[in-house]
Amino acid sequence: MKKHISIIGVPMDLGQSRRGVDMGPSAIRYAGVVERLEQLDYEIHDKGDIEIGRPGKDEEATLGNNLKYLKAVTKASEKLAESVDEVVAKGSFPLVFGGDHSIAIGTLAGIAKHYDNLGVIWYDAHGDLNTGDTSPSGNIHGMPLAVSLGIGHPDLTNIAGYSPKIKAENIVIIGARSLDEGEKILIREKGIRVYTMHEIDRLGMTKVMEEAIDYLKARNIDGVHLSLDLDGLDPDEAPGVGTPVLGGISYRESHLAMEILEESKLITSAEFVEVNPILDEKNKTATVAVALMGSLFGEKLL
Ligand code: HAR
Ligand code: MN
Ligand code: MN
Ligand code: MN
Repeated sequence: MKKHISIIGVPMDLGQSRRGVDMGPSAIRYAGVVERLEQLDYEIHDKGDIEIGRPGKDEEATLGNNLKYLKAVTKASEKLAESVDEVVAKGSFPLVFGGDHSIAIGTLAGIAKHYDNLGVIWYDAHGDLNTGDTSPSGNIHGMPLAVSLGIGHPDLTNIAGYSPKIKAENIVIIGARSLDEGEKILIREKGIRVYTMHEIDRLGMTKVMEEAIDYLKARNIDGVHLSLDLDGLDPDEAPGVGTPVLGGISYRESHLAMEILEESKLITSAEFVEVNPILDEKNKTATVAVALMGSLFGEKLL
């Protein structure tokens, strides 16, 4: 029987301050994702986009708590969690398109309840481990990993009615090169496994991915969610992102990473976030995202 993938688009741009990332799901579809994955013998169900409510004019600098658009992000996260929950419940693979990375709050809320011990690979230039207290920007897209650990505003940590979603020892961050002070403290305190660009340069991507996989297997994970922020890649190759950081993971290293993950057969859900077509060059970043999905789902040249 063909395996099923269910696509969910999340046109969310309220977790950060560069408009246009709400068009990410369209850009990824336009880059041919459905056709590409159908060739790999998957049956694709595109569930369309989650509706993101427009916030009130007064909502931006919410209530002095350094959490911009908290209400709108909370609402959208609840909706997304429900949709993802349904997909997992019927045995289909959830493939979520952002939208900014705040959507990971809802994605993980919908997924994690189906696993006893979910692993997470966080492919990103950033740690996304801020809270309202540590964030330099107040942008919620810098907070979803902390929220999923149960750290942060209760409206966010309690999405889908439970907390925490994941354990610190089940997380592997890959590609980090921009971390805020509060994030560094949390990483040390919780002992979160991080492969920065230094380790990627030094060990090579093959070794990094093999170590990451062994690390997660040793924790007896029963599923692994891949949360891939396109800003993990170098902005030369993935320019259509709101918070680019020089010195990133190459396109080729990223393909290799996806191929190694595919061989591991560990990945049970995935999301591709932060594609912003307004900041992009001829839809290059969405095209990169789709090519990486090809590798993640088993595309081979020969
Ligand atoms: N760390 C900074 C902040 O919290 C920048 C975060 C940028 N985040 C993303 N997600 N693009 O990885 O504001
Ligand atoms: Mn079907
Ligand atoms: Mn991110
Ligand atoms: Mn990032």
